[in-house]
Amino acid sequence: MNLDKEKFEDRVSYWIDRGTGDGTEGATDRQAYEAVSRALMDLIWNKWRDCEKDIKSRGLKRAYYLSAEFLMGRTLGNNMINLGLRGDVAEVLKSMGLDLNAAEQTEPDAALGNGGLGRLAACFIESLASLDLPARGYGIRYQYGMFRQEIVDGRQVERPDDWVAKGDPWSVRRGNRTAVVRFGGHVVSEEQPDGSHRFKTVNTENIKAIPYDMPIIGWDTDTVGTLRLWEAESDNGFNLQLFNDMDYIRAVEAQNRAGDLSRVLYPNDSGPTGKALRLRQQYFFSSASLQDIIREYKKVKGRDLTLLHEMAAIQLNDTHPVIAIPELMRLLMDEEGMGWDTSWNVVTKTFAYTNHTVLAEALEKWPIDLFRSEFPRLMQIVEEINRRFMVVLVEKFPQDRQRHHRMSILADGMVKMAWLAIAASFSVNGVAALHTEILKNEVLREWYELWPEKFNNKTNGVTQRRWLKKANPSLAGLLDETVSPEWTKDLSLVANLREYAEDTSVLEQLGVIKAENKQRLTDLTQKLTGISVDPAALFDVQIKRLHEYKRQLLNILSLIHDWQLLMDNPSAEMPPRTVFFGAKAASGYRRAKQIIHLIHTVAEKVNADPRVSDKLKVVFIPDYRVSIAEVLFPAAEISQQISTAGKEASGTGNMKFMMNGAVTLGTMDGANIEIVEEAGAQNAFIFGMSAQEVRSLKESGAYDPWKVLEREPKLKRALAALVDGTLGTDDEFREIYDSLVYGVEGSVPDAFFVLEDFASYRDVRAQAGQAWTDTPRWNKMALYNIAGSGKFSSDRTIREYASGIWGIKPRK
Ligand code: 26Q
Repeated sequence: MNLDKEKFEDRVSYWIDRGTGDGTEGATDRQAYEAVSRALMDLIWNKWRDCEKDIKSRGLKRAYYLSAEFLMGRTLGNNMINLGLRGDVAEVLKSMGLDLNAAEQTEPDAALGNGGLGRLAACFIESLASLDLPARGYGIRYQYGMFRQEIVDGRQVERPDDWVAKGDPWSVRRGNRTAVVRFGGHVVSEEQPDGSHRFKTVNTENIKAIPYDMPIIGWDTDTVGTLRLWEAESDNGFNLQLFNDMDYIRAVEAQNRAGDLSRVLYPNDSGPTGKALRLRQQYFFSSASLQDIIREYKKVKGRDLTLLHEMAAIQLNDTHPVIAIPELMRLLMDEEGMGWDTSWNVVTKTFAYTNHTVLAEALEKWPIDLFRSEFPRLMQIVEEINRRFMVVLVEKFPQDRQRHHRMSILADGMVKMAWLAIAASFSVNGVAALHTEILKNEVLREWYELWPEKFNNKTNGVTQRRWLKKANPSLAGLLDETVSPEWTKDLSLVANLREYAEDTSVLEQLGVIKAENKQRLTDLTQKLTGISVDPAALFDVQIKRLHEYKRQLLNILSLIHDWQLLMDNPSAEMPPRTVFFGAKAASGYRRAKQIIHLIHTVAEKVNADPRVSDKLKVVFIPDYRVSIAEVLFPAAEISQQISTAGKEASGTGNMKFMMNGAVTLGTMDGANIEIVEEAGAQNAFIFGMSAQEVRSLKESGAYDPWKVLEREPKLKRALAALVDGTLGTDDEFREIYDSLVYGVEGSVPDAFFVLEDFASYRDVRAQAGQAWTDTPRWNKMALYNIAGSGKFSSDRTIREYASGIWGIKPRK
């Protein structure tokens, strides 16, 4: 895009004046941010509208990505990059006496997601726009996103994230597309003039859903996609009675309660909370989105709803929007008058479901009683779906009663959301090759036996525009010069970097770029934690949600081990290493919070110990989020991906590290397997049990952590530090210790095999440290990782979804 700089400066001045009411003199960084954002909105406005029009008028099939989470991060920088205008905008601002970088820093992250699943949705809609694919994202405009994490006395404290307090220049309220979502009430049957019956729900609580649209600007294209997020507001109609009663306060309170539906993102990234409000949120955005899709479809005269699936494919991002399945049945039957069979035909050709977890406890289910009281009509529909499904199942496996029970959508007083999803979707996919195999052979085996044709893999990806071009401009520049600037559009081109594997100048440049990025992280660390790290040390990074299966404990235990080793022998051969952590714990996840406290406690001891201070540093970066991730990934030399094999569905941070030239130190889990395949096994450090081995060891029942400790006295000693006073006298880490060696609250000891995998972990950690001291060798490893990252572009993933599931084509 070409920028008319004079005109743009006028627009920026205009918006600053609108903000300050007092001309452009002395504008703050925040005012500059708002003004530039609004000026860019003006610039893309017509394109955005034309793009929507074009899709409509040409009757193109669209994909709709339904997700309870979109972890967008900051928008301004990304949009400038995708428009190709960053340099020009910086120049204009400079000439106005404003600092673009400072302005960008004032933008709060839009953290409307927990972690991987939410960030995947954000990468996907960016790729959809960049590939000119007709699509739209639908979600919730939470007033409070993922909590801000503060650390007080080494412990996590959650603070509200009021991200839109100062307004959001990147979203537009579209009041004219408001939908009404109805809860509760009861079902009545009405006789139609033709003698047939139609169900309707009466006496409902009605909530207005107001869409806020965000433009999704693709790279190097006129396509501007849309992310439509729903905000809840009370429907005045419902409150009229209260107003008539003159009960003003109660009416206003009801208004407030309605708003609760979009008030806050639930901060747990696994396992249902069992909270009714969470289920109500799911229905709120699912129903509003379907109504929106149907309204748009019906706008074209003569269109027949029995063919909706020819115009719409709806991807369900995990089970969170699965309630859309019975809701579409209800809309088609009760609102549109279609019969069961025609409605079911549409539904089963429209929905596709993505699974993101194998943890049984994380599979979503809701109490039938709750479901019925919130959605009485949907409960009837789910019962009928299940009844018909059971007929099919009993026919196929007449004798196997246990199987009927296991696969029933309704069982043990619960609605099983994943089962509902599989029963009604034409596609079920996992997010990495191993994950999909585990779904087919273990978690969803019986479903796979029933409908093998539904199952497919779509290995995750990430957008190289944000995670390479934006986050690591120096490396991006080197790729422009070496492989060609086209990598931004086609990441497979980075494979050509392999031609430079023996080019000492390129290898040295990789080292220089890494050093620059390490300096940037060093400065940020100083600012956020007060800790001075040496940018010349090895930067070893584990950043992800805090979860026992992700095994931050393995990392911290081996830090304790190294610390003890250095205390015994201060001259031990060990390259200087700084280990970075970044992680939020779900607010109700006790063990995870204890682990955060443990990390801080170890950090404090190690960092203050003069005997090891030049060899070992431990840093916990508080409030890890997208904008901080953009600094961490480019600075990392080691990417820690150390989950218990079989547990991490894919991982996507692993891909961001790889793209930025970090070397994976990890287990054969999730997408790590594919990463190692692309980078070459000699360019990664792999350790620990395979998924198979984990499964057999678990099934054998023979696992005994004490035997491991006898075998590994140094591990025994590191573990003892948790309870022997080394880390303080108040016995705070006893529970972590107990969970590893005894098991607490009925769980088996060391359920995630931290102790079993320790020795091989420690060994590859040491090997990686040694390899790093050989700078040319290390730079070459980095090069092979970057060169191998082509597969992990979300562009590749989205192309696979578009052709393999959705049946949509680029509009150009
Ligand atoms: C469910 C019900 C009630 C409340 C919360 C939830 C909930 C919310 C978020 C459950 C799960 C999540 C998020 C899961 C997640 O981020 N999974 C990750 O998805 C990534 C993208 O596919 C994978 O790469 C990771 O392996 C997977 O852990």
